[in-house]
Amino acid sequence: MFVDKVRIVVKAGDGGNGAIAFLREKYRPFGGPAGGDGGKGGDVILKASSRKTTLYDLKLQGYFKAKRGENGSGKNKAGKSAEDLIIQVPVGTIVIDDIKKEQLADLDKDGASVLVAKGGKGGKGNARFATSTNRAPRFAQKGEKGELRVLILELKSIAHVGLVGVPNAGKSSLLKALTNANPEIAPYPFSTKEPNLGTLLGESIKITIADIPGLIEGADKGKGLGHKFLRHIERCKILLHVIDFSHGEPKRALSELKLIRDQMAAYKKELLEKPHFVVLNKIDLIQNKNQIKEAIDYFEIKTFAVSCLTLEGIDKLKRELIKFFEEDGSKHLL
Ligand SMILES: Nc1nc2c(ncn2[C@@H]2O[C@H](COP(=O)(O)OP(=O)(O)OP(=O)(O)O)[C@@H](O)[C@H]2O)c(=O)[nH]1
Ligand SMILES: [Mg+2]
Repeated sequence: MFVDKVRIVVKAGDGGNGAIAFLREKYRPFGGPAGGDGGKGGDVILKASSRKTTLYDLKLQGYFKAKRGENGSGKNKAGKSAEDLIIQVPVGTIVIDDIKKEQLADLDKDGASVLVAKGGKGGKGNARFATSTNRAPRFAQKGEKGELRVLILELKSIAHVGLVGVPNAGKSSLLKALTNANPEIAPYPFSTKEPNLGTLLGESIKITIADIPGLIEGADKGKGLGHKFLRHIERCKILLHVIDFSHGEPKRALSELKLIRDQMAAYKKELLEKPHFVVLNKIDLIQNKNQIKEAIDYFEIKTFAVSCLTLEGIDKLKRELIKFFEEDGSKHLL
């Protein structure tokens, strides 16, 4: 199950209490105060791991608590500090403090971490309070409370390539043709309800591709499903506009492209600045192959004609994607 937003509560460990104790040795009946300090409570830390892909298990658990520090004890023995609680989250998780409504972190790299709740300090034992006027203090400090925080975790997928288009254009089919993914494909709109991810392997690079639910006019006003998923493609390096070209009419394809780009702009203008290709799909249904060539010339941006059914044109598109990322630098190297 694809869970991309969860609310969790985290509680750091309380500090251990300081001890009240006195030395009682055979030959030193009044050996003085000897209560040790309490140990520190465990911190709660979120850490991004590329092995995790969903927030589902966090949703199930909901509440995360680190251990408290041990209490101090006699003979000046300090209590042990508790271990930190490290919660693994997928790379691309954004951490928001739900009470203050502020972003705490953007864990966009494998291994990136953030301390979300600080463990309480241990209390001081009575040995620390001895003075020249009070040599045998009968009090010690309690440990501090560990922090409690309510967090929203949001997963912005960090696919390299995003597939966008109207419902039924063949986005899931294209994901399947390009990658190892096996998404649901169906002859009716809105078959994809949650984003799917797949990987395309080049010789030296691994490209992640995401397919999101179809976009329709008015999506920015809540129509359809696609709009709330646009954030999944916010971080993509390149977008592929998938268009059902079975009708063979370049003008119609262009107006569909415009519709999608308008929806993207309504979500966030910056999305329009991303590099993008047009992919004209379902060309197996076109009799007159000249129409395909004409359409490719008609678009001013780089355009590919493919069939996810016969796989015509798919290898070329794969090659171009791999080339794009190789030229983009080595960030995606395996
Ligand atoms: N003939 C032909 N049919 C295709 C091709 N690609 C996809 N289809 C069909 O088009 C329909 C829609 O395909 P999907 O891949 O589910 O489309 P989608 O864009 O993911 O649709 P939503 O998730 O509902 O937005 C399915 O019946 C596919 O079999 C193609 O290249 N040729
Ligand atoms: Mg789909």
